[in-house]
Order: sequence, then structure tokens, then C-alpha cells
Amino acid sequence: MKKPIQVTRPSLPPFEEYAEEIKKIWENYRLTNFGPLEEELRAALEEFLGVENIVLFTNGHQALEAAIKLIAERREGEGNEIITTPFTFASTTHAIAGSGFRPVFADIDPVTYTLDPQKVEALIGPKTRAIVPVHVYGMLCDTAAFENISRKYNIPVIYDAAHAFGVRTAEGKGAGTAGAASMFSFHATKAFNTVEGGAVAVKDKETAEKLRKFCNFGLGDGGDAEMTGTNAKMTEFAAAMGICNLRHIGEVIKKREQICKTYTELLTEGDNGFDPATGISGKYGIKLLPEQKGTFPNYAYYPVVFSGNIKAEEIAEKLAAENIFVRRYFFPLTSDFSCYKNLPHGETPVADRISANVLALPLYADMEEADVRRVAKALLKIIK
Ligand code: T4K
Repeated sequence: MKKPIQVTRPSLPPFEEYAEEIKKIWENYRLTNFGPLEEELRAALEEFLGVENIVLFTNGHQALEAAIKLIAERREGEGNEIITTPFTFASTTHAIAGSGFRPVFADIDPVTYTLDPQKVEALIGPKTRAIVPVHVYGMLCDTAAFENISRKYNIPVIYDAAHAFGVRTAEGKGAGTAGAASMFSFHATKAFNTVEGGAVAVKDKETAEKLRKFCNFGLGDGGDAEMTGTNAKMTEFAAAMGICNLRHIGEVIKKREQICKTYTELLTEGDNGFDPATGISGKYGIKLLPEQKGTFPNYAYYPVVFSGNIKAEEIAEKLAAENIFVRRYFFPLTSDFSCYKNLPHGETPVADRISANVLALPLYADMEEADVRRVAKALLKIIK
């Protein structure tokens, strides 16, 4: 049997580099609670992501829940609805529900798989308190349309940018500059990791200060708590990993880009009609991730949507028999989870179709070209 190829593998800095970084912890005995490494990483990330204020968290989920809690307005007895996408990881919907809001699911765009602004606008009512779109797979949402909706109805947009680390718009703006706040995940499986970790980017210092207090039990300098809080601070060990990984992020994204390009070449071979703007390849009836004009992507995931003639589940099983492990990111839709399926919601036919037919292929910076070829070859053999 050939060696297993997992859907992903974390990027790690050279061991000596990390050891050198954490040596400082043995010198100053500072393990957590906003230590110097946390401070260093925070400043470096603000610079790298091109955002004004970043607050670091234990993980992306805590970061998103905190942003929703602090930014979306809860009103007793008046309805607490947040419009969001069901085509996402469990975390997005749990963060909404966990902050005491009711998720209202809207459909996604068939090309980018991100929340469709028109579908969102049709669902806005007096109970709507916020919108939580997701830059799924690092594809940017239609942020201009959401900005207009936000202004028109005076409701905040809080982005789940878990997948969008380092993505820049055609104008060179970081993904984290859109909306009232953006959450990034630095989980081990992400293009950039701090082992576990996450952050919220916001424009104003005041909200950043509140978020920072919130993740330290709501406590201010004098020891008083003006609000309830939690414990979601990033440790110095996680920050050290982030500092090291950030030094290599350019190289990591370049390697991921090369792997994605190789996949695309192999999967669209001989298809003269392949359209990179839609990602549709007629030859084998597959849809790849489209190129977003002018943006600088991060090659976070390599999802393939199948036409439905062959079931994604079946393809995944056949690949597993070859020791190749893909993931159904994202199936089922979060609106179909047992804990949400009884919530009233409208139809989401596009999300239903994409979710049923999508598979994320193995992708990580150090993936060998021979393994990329092995995955593409096995996949083509199944779908041909
Ligand atoms: N919003 C969105 C849209 C998200 O996708 C996520 C997280 C969040 C919010 C929340 O952010 P965090 O709170 O996680 O920071 C993974 C990740 O755990 C999760 O972070 C991620 N999204 C989600 C899409 O994927 P699983 O259950 O698929 O991971 P797991 O453990 O099965 O790992 C996948 C493969 O990666 C394994 O087969 C082997 C490899 N792996 C994994 C880990 C953890 C390693 O080689 N080493 C490792 O340490 O959820």
C-alpha cells in the first residue's frame, strides 16, 4: 500500500528556530497573560495583514464568538437574529448561537460559494442584529455589497475570515479591513498557525480594548469588571510559533500556489474550454475554485465540486482505498446539524448542491509534487 496522504499537514518552522524563540520564556518566566511574545506577534500581524488593531485569542472560535457578543446588539424581547451562511465549519454557526443569537441561513453564490448579498437583503427585518459572512476557502465575499447593506440598514457585518489569512483585495487592502470586524483562525490546519490560535481585527482602538478585556475575564486595570468576560488569551508558546511561522509565510503561500497550479493543470488537461473565472471545466464535469480578479489569494484549500453524476462520498471512499484522504468541507450544511435543523429557515438550493458535491483535496506547503500527481491521477481515474 502506498503511503497515506492526509488532507493537510501543519507548516512548522525549523525546530531550532522555535527552540530559540521559546528560550526567552525560560529566561523571563512569562507564560501567558499578554506577555512580550504575544505583544510582538500582535504588532507583526497588524503590519502583515494591513489592519489597524488586532486582538489575539486562544483560538478562532473564541475570537468570533467574542466579536459577535461585543459588536452585535442584543435586544431583549425584540428578536436576536443574525443572517449567515450554512456552508461553513460548525464554528461559525455555533459562535452565533453561543452568543445568544438565532442564526438565519441565507443562500450562497454559485461561483464563489460565499454568502449572497441579495439573498441576505431579502431576509433583513426588524429582528436582524448583524450579518456574519464567511470568506470560505479564502474566496473574498462581495464586501462592497455588504458594506452598502450595512449602511442602508445600520447593521454591522462581522466577517468569519478564518480561511482568509493574508488574502488581499485588488486595491491591496487586507481581507481583515472589511466590515466592523474580521476573525482569523490560526489553527494547526490553516495556512498560518500558532498551533491553536485566532484573532479579531477591528478598525477602532476602543473595540479592540473591549475585546482584549473580554478575553481576560472582562477585567480592567483597576481589577474591576465593567462587563462579563472569559479567558481566551493567547499563550507565549502559541505566540512564539506564530512569530516563527510568520517569517516563512511568503514561502509557504508560494509553495501552496504551486501545488494548486499543478492540480489545476492536471485536472483540466486537454480542456480548452476551461474558464478560470468560473472554475468550470466541462471535460470532466468538475468545478474548481475560480480566480478572483486582481486579488492575492492564499491558496488555503483546493475544493473540487463534482457534477453529481458520481457522489462525492463515493469518490472520497475510493480515494481512501488508495490511502488518499480528502475531506467533505463542508458537508453537512450547518443548517442540517441536529441542533439547528428545526430552526425556521428558507431554501438554500445552491448551498445544498455545493455541499453535497464538494471535496477538499490534500493540500499543504510541503506536499511533494509526486503526491499531488498521485492524487490527481487517482481522482481522474475515478471520474473518467
Ligand atoms: N470558521 C471557519 C470557517 C473555520 O473553518 C474554522 C475552523 C473556524 C471558524 C474556527 O477556527 P478555530 O477555532 O479552529 O481556530 C479542522 C480544524 O480543526 C478547524 O480549525 C477548521 N476550521 C476546520 C475546517 O478543519 P477537522 O476536524 O477537519 O480537523 P482534523 O483534526 O480532522 O485535521 C484534518 C487533518 O489535518 C488530519 O487528517 C491530519 C491533519 N492534522 C491535523 C492536526 C490538528 C495534522 O497533521 N496535524 C494536526 O495537528 O477540523
